[in-house]
Amino acid sequence: MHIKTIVTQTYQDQNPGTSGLRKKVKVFQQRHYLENFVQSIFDVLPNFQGKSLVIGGDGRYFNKEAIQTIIKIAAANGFGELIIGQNGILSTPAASHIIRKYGAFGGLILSASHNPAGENEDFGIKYNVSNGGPAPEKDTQAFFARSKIIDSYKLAELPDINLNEIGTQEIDGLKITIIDSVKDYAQLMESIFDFDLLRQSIQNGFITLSFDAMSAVTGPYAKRILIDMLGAPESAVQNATPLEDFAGHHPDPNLIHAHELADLMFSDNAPTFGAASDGDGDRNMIMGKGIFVTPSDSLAILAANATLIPAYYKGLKGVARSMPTSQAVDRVAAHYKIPCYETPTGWKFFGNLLDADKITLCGEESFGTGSQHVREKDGLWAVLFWLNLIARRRQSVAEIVYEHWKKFGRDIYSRHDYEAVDSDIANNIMTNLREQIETLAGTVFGDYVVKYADEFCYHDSVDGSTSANQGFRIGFTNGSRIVFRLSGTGTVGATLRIYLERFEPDATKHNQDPQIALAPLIVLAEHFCNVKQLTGWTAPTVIT
Ligand code: G16
Repeated sequence: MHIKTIVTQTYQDQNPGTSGLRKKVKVFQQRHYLENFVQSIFDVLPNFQGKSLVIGGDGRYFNKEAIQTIIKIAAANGFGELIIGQNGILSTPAASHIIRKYGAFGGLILSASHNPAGENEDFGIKYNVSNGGPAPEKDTQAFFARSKIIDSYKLAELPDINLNEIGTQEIDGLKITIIDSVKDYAQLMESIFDFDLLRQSIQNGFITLSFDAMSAVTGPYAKRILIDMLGAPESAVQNATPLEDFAGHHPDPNLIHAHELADLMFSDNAPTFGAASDGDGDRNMIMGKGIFVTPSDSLAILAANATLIPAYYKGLKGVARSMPTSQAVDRVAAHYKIPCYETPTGWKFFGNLLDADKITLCGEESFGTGSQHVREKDGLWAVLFWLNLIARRRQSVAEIVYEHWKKFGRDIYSRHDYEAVDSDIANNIMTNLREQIETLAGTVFGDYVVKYADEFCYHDSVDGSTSANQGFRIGFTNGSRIVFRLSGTGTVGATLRIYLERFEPDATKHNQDPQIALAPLIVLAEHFCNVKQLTGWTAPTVIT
């Protein structure tokens, strides 16, 4: 194999965010841009000669071209085998599973997740380590540091590889294996859940469902599992073909972007269960007839019912949630006397806890839920978990949710996003919050008394590392909370996220509209951060 060394110039903006490097496609298409970042990763990683690397993505625009480039760089750097999803397709949880199952050294996942796709939209790349999870911060910081000084990259002179044909070919000692993108993942799901029960419940009509794959990566997975294996009708999976531009949609499974599903679920024709996933298949939105389940509640309900699922019959070791996620799961953990960990936003922070067997389930308010089975959040896994619960409990989604609230109380929750705010304004907001935060404890705002206020700093109990500046928390004596942080996944300006939550133990008050129930906290949040005043905007861009 002939290997060329290409001289390059550096870019100073290749700093991975919450989940990898995400930029506009046009940025990635700049000369040497993708190559520099991939080579920077390989320059930092030790001892992968002769080992295998998993490669796949969510099928968005630039996915296939990027894979051909990555193949040539990985070959030149000495990997022994490249395991690639057919047509370059691998959902993020499937990629995580394949890394683990085949004992790969790591993987490169090409996705900008829920961000829109297309020539003028977003692309992304992230590196996952051998446990199948996103590279930890110390690695991503090292990739960034390397990218700022890199002066060359290596490229093997290879023809473009046919990504369509399943099988292995060998070129000068390098094995290139194209795998069925779905098969291994589908087998894993079958080993976790009670597929016989699900088949019965779907085929006898007890469960009717609608799954929106949002023209992104989950379509083939949902079709194989829900339709081919579980016998749901073709009409159960909407927007099932992955398109390079996700049909011009924003594949973010929430009430705004998955509004067609939401409209259906609140109509008279609603099936018993509705769900949607995102661009790369790791997020999920769960709905029942006439009800939307917040991701925070979903995590708590899965934790409370885990022993109804074959893979979790033995119970849970512990649970974890990201800091802005509501405290609903904390109540379940306290009830069952298992540990509950609070981590910063970003799935990578769950990896150590899962590897050390300290937790079995984990989740985030940003529509992510997962477990020991892989090291990424997993959209279809959450869907199958819910279907299995409905089938076992013989109850509707609404009945399961209301019963849960009755037992544990309801954490009424909402997130307000101010997207693409001018970066200077956003930084000002954070600086002002930092200045106020330490003096807030004990302050009284009407019925709300501040119990604690801090800037969240996480100490990883497994590897001893510390992650500072992870957002501002203001907790009140009545259990309410306001959290402020800047998103780490946007590509334009800055996105301010305001997370609001209020605990309501009284079951007669559980049927409330969150925006009304949280109104006093919404006013307080503006008092602390002045985002409306500083931007001149009258409302958040997205409310979930
Ligand atoms: C990524 C991370 C998640 C995180 C989410 C939101 O999700 O994997 O752990 O919660 O971003 O991050 P932010 O609030 O910083 O935008 P995904 O689905 O985009 O990979």
